[in-house]
Order: sequence, then structure tokens, then C-alpha cells
Amino acid sequence: MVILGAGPAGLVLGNLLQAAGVGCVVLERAGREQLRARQRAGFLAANTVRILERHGLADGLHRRGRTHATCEFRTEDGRFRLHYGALGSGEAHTVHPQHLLVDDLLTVYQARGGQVRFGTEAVAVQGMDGTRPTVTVRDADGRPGHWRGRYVAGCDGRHGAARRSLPPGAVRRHHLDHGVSWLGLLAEAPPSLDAVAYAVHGRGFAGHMARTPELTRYYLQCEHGSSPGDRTDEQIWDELALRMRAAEFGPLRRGRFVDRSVVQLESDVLEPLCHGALFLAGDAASLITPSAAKGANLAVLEAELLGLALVDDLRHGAPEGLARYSARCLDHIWRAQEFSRWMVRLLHAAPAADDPPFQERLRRSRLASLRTSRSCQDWFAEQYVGV
Ligand code: RFL
Repeated sequence: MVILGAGPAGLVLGNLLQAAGVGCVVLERAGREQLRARQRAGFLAANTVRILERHGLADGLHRRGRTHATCEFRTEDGRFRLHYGALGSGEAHTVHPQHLLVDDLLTVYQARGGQVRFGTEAVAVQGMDGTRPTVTVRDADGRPGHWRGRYVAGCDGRHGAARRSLPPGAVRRHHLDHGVSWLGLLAEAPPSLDAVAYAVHGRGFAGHMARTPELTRYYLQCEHGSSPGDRTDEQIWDELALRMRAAEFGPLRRGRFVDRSVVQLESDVLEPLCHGALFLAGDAASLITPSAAKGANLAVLEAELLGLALVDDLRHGAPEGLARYSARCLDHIWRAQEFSRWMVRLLHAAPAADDPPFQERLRRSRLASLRTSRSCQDWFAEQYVGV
């Protein structure tokens, strides 16, 4: 079995296969140190924690992760908090930064005897219509090579080789540009409040999410086509403070920004998530906006479904799970996409073509329902932590 990519999807899958005695190799373009330094997601759903626990992969998050169950909305009408851990399904998030999760998963995978080839870029997947698909690779010095397996798992993200190698017309691609960009920031500063904060402001959205006692993620809606370096640290802090209404609700704890990236909010789903002997999982299968923190959670869920189905097929000669893999994942993916779209609409002004003043009234009403209606809060809480 050949797995492309050592992110959450590839490593959860590798761990499941390795534990079941299915030999596999993970091919990863980056080096181990690069993976350790790549800061991305942080909010893990209760279902993700259960999956990791089921497969002996949760020690690190139990040691270092922290439970998180409150979010706060700040708007022109004031602020309100939702203790979502006590609403809806009664579940909370565990905050465990993705680079630590990846490190945990790699450590266990290698302890189980799993092979990883760092600095190995998959260039193309060939022969996926047959029973011995081949992955062409190139190492860090540009030397070519090949890996073959019964199946190939494309867990190499949206721009990876797996997606690129699909024959034209093999799958349908659904794509939606939400028309919004965020400057994603990681500040070397403790969280400014004990809740996720979503600030809805006439100048654009701003968000605050705890990561560790020393690091906090912020988001600032920015112009389409902006570059991460367009503003100084001070300009960014001033803008965050303005949109988060720090003068009214308390100052932000400032620090150096150690990571900045511009994220264009897009949704992208392939259907089906497989072609012949190639199966896709994680961002390679579907991309979702970070507005509802679902990407890494979907990646882990899909990896579990794929891993169990592959073990059934390869160890027990039962291919039914593989046949159902795509449809089962797509149920979860579309529900997550629907909620992430709802969040995008809740947090941002409507595009000019959509009658902004009318949409603005709708948005304020939606926030008012969330502030005042218990059933709306229950629905929100269930969607927010669920995958
Ligand atoms: P990854 O993590 O991108 O891993 C793919 C791996 O494949 C490697 N690779 C290749 N290797 C070999 N050959 C090639 N040709 C290759 N091309 C790529 C890459 O080096 C990489 O190591 O994908 P995976 O496993 O599918 O996991 C998906 C998640 O990483 C992603 O959905 C989340 O980070 C999204 N996301 C969040 N998700 C959450 O569930 N909760 C959050 O709080 C959250 N916050 C976020 C996020 C994504 C963000 N960005 C980067 C847009 C915050 C941000 C800022």
C-alpha cells in the first residue's frame, strides 16, 4: 500500500494499516523538521478524539491538549457567549495544534514499524485502472524512482499528485469561491480571552482562537489578492483591536507574528473520492474553509473509514467497505460544507451582487436568533463540534 502525504490523513491511515499488519509506505515531500514546524489546525472534534483513542493514537493529545467549549460573538449589537459544550450534543473541542498531532502520529507509526520516505515528492500515479498502480517519485536531489502497491491513497492535499493524476472526466469537481480572503496569523502571545472570538465588523471579520498558552491564532479578513506582508505587525494588531472592539471588551495581548498566510475561502469537493485503485482522503478529497475548523477533522474521519475498508479488503477479502467509502465520506463532507458556508455568511458582508443592505439585515437577524433562541443554539453547537 502506498500512501502519499504525511499529514493527519496519511498518518492516521498508515497507523491503522500498520496496526493491522498491512505493509505500507508513506511518501512525504517535506522533511521531518518542516512537518514539525507547519502550524495549521488546532480544534479537534470529540469524534476525532474518539477515533484517535480507538486506534491508540491519543496519548499526546491527552497529555497536552486542552478542552475548549465556549465561543463569543462580537457585533455592533454587543457581545454574547455560547457555552457550546453544554448545548446540542454536549461535546467540546480539544485544542491540540496540528503540528503536534502530526508529530504524535509519526512517532507511533514509526514505533509500529511503519516506513516513511521524507523528501520524496510524488510526481504522478499511473496504472490506477489495474491492480498494481505505480507512483513515480523524485527525491530531494531530483533523482527519480517508483513505488508500487495494490492500492494508492492520495493524502497529499489539494495540490498533490493524486488529484493531478486523475484522468480527465474520472471524477466531478464541485467548486465554490466564497469571495472572501483571510490573513491567517499565529502570534507569539497568550490568548486574549478564554473563548474563540468571532468579531463581525463593518471593516471585515476578525477572529481569535487559542492554540497553546504561548501561541494564539488570529484571522483578519483582507482584500482578495493581498500578500501576507502587506501590513506591519503593529498595523495588524491595531486593526484586530478595532474589529474585535478591544476598547469596549478588553485589550488584546500582543506579540510577534511568527506565521502569516493569506487563505482564500474556497470549497472544493471531488465526487467520487476514488478512481480504480486510487483513493483520496483529507484535503486531497475535499477542501473546506477554515471558518468552522473542519478540515483536519474530516481528514481523520476519512482516514479511519478508508483504513478499515482497506484492512477488510486486503486481510479478509471483503471489498464492500471500499465500494462504500466514497459515499460514506461524502455524507459527512457535504454536511460540513453546508455548515461552513453558513458560518461564512454569518461572519462576512455579502458580495456586492447580492444586495448587501438586505443581506446585512438577514445576517443581523441570524445573529439575533443565535443569541436568543435555545433551539438555534443547540443546532449551532451540534454542527460546530460535529463532523
Ligand atoms: P495536509 O495536512 O496538507 O498534508 C498533506 C501532506 O502531503 C504532502 N505532500 C506531498 N507529499 C508527497 N508528494 C507530493 N506531491 C505532495 N504534495 C503534498 C505535504 O507536504 C503534507 O505533509 O493534508 P491532510 O492530511 O489532508 O490534512 C488536512 C488538514 O491539514 C487541513 O484540512 C487543516 O489544516 C484545515 N484547518 C483546520 N482544520 C481543522 O479541523 N481545525 C482547525 O482548527 C483548522 N485550522 C486549517 C486551520 C487550515 C488552515 N490553512 C492552512 C488554510 C487553519 C489554517 C490557517
